[in-house]
Amino acid sequence: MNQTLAVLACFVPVLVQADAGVTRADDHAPIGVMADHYHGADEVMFSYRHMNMTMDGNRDGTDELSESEVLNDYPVAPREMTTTMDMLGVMYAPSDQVTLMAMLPLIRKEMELVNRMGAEFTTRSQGSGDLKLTAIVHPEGAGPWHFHLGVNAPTGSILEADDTPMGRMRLPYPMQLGSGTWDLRAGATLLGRHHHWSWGGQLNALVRTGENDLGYRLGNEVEGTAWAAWAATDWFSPSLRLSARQWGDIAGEDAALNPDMAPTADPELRGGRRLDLGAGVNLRVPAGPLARHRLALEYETPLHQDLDGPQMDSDGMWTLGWQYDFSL
Ligand SMILES: [Cu+2]
Repeated sequence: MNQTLAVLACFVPVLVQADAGVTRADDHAPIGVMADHYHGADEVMFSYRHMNMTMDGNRDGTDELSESEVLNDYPVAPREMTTTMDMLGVMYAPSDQVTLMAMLPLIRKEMELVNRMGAEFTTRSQGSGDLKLTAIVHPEGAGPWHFHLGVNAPTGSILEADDTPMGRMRLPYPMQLGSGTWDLRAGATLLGRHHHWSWGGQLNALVRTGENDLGYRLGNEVEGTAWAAWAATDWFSPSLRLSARQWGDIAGEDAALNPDMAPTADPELRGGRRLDLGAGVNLRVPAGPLARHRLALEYETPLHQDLDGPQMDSDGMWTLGWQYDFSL
């Protein structure tokens, strides 16, 4: 009995220390999660994320469609799409309760298509996306949770066009860079930290308001994600994450797009649901001249997709991120 107590007593300082604010690699969520943490008063953080998303083939509901099935109903079928995003971010905490965050995505999109005559062609768009402004709030005395409210300003273009075998044309909805509307975001995050591991969960909603200059409004989105991270060391932490999201169809339409030409131009073939599994790693430089720099990588792959189709099928996403914080 005394021995057991002695052994337990040895662990007490370790357990206390674990919760005493030691900075760890897993203090930040997997890099694909935004608004997962907040800062103390007068702290600033710069971040940069490089994201790469691939879509390959088409799906209707949960069934994959062949190219010829799509071409039976449409003169043009999308084959593959790559979205590359460079996301620049800055966070600043005017107080311990409120952290302000701004993020600007710089986007490049490329879509490979084929028509009924067998002609292959590629369309491209690039430019800045919608500027995201967010306030992350951790009320005084609150437990290990916080919430965030934000707005996406319509800084991204909805007028992207490119050359096709049919001439220069407005690109379909998924190739545009912004929503064209002011979009509201809200979310809540719950965090748990233990001696050798941590976990978190976040719920997010994105609500579009009004309609854009072209007369449409993208669908609303809801997302729930949960992760667990192993604190292998203070500076190295691998993680696993599940993310479930659902997004709606477009209301209204862009009159320059013909929905009979390609499924990507049909505002009623945009909604869907998807479950992704993410594997990631967070690294934090603990000391030396690069202290407080973080590097992180996450790969997400779809486990389940159910799309209002024909709609392009997600094939996975990489996120590589760098973060650096300091006090003013
Ligand atoms: Cu931060």
